[in-house]
Amino acid sequence: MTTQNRLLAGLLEARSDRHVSVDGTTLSHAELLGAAAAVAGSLDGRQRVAVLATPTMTTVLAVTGALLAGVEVVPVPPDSGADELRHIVDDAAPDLWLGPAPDGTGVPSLTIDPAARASYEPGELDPERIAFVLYTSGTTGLPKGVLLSHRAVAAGLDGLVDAWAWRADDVLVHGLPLFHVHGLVLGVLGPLRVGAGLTHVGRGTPQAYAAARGSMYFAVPTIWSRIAESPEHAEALRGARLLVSGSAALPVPVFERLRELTGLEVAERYGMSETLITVATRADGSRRAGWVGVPIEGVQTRLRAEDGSDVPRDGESVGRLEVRGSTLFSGYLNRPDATAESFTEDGWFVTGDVAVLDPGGAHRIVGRESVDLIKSAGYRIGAGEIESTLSGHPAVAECAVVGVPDDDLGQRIVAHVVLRAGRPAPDPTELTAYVGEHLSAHKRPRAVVFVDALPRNEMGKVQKKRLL
Ligand code: MLC
Ligand code: AMP
Repeated sequence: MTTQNRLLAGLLEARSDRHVSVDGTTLSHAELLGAAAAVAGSLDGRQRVAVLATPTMTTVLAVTGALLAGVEVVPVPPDSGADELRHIVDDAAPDLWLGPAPDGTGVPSLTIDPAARASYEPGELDPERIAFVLYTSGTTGLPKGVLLSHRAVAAGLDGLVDAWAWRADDVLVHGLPLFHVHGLVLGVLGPLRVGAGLTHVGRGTPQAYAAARGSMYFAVPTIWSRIAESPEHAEALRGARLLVSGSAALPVPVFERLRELTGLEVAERYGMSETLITVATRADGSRRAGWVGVPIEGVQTRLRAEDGSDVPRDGESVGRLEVRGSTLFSGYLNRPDATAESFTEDGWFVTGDVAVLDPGGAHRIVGRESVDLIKSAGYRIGAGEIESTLSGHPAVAECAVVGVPDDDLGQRIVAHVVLRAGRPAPDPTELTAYVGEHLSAHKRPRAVVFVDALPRNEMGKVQKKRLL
C-alpha cells in the first residue's frame, strides 16, 4: 500500500512567515521547500544517500530533499574517525554523499545549492519505506544501522505533537547534533512536520540558548545542567512554554534549580534510536523530577522480571522495560541476528533499560542492564568499541572501559589500561587522541588509568563493577 509522501506535511504548506534558522542562516519554509525540492529533483534513481551531518543549513537541505524524494538518509557524525567512517560507508553502501564529503571514501558527492528553487508535488510512497539509517552503538562491536521507516518517524512525531500540544506558531530552539534522533528527528523534522519555526543555535551553550528566544527548548541533561549553573542565561528562558530534556537522566537537583530560575518545570521524555521517543511528560500533565512520563499515542510498554513474569506497576518494583507500537524501527541493517535478539518471542522490543512504573502509567528510568553501554553528554557509547580500538594501540596489552558517574556528563568515559610488558607508559592524551582518530570525538576517554592487571572473576571475566 502506498500513500502520499507527507512526512514533512507542515513544510509543504510553504509558508513565508515560518522560519528555520541554523547556525545563523535563515530560510522561510517557502524557501526551504524550494531549495529542498531542487535537491529532491537531483536524486532520480538514487536509493540511499550519506549526509555528513554538520549542524548547518546544508545538512537540513540534504536531509529534507532526500526525504521529499523518498530516498534513504544515512546521517554521518562529522567527527567520525577513520574506522567508524569506513564501517558506516561499507555497511550502508550509500549511492552518494549529498553535500560535502569526507576524503577517500570512494563514494561520489553531489553539491547542494541553497539558492536553487524548484516546485514540489508529493509522490506516492510505501510508509514502510526507510527514511533513515541511524548508526548507534551496542555493547560490543561496531555501531549498528537502525532502520527507521517513514511510518515510524511520522508516528513518533505525531505522538509528541499530541503530548506537547506542539503548534505551528511554536519556535523550537536547540543546539543538538544532527545525526541522532534527538537533534535530527525531533529537532528538525518535528518543526517541519508541524509547520513550526526552528532555531538551531550551533553549539549548545547556555549563552546561545538564552539568546535565541523560542517557545520550546530541547536539550540533553548536560546542557540543562550547564544552564542551571548559569542563572542569567537560565532566567532568559522564563518566557518559554516548554523546556524538554531527554537522551539521559536529568538529575533531580538540576530540575529543581531550573524551576527556581525559569519558573518552569522541565518535561522529561524517554526513548532510543530503535524505538524513537516512546514515553513523554505531557504539556498538560504533572511533572515529577526523575520521572519521564507516559507512553505516547500508539505505544505500549511493559515491565518484565528476569524470568519473564510481569512486574507490578506499583511505583517501586523494578523491571526490564519492553516496548511495542507504531514508532518501532524495522531492524538493524545487515544484522538479522541482532534484530532477532532484540525482540521477545511475543514481539516486544527489549530496551535494555531498567524502569519503574506507577499505577498511573508514569515511568521512571532506573538505569541500564549492561555496564557496557555508556551515556556521556547524551551520547550512547559502547565500551566494547572503545576497548577494541584501544587494544590496537601498540602499547596496550588489554583494557577495560567504564562510565563513571559525572555531574556534568552523566557518565564520564574512563579507560583502565594494562601496558604491554617492557613498554613505557604513553602520555594518556596519546591514547585518547588515538580513539578520536579511529572512532569519533565524543568516544574519547576523559581519563586513562594505568593498572597492573584488570580485576577478574574465577571464570576470567573482567569485573567492571569493581572499576567503578
Ligand atoms: C571532550 N573534549 C576532550 C575530550 N572530551 N578533550 C580531550 N579528551 C577528551 N576525552 C574537549 C572537547 O573537544 C571540547 O573542546 C571540550 O573538551 C568540551 O567538550 P564537552 O565537555 O564534550 O562539551 P561540548 O563540546 O560543549 O559538548 C557538550 C554537549 C554535546 C552536551 C553540547 O556533548 C552534545 O551536543 N551532546 C548531545 C548528544 C546527543 O544529541 N544525544 C542524543 C542521542 S539520541 P573544544 O576545543 O571544542 O572546546 C537519543 C534518543 C533520545 O539519545 O532519547 O533523545
Ligand atoms: P540512543 O540510542 O542514543 O538514542 O540512546 C537511548 C538510551 O538513552 C536509552 O536506552 C536510555 O538508556 C537513554 N535515555 C534516553 N532518554 C532518557 C531519559 N529521559 N532518562 C534516562 N535515560 C534516557
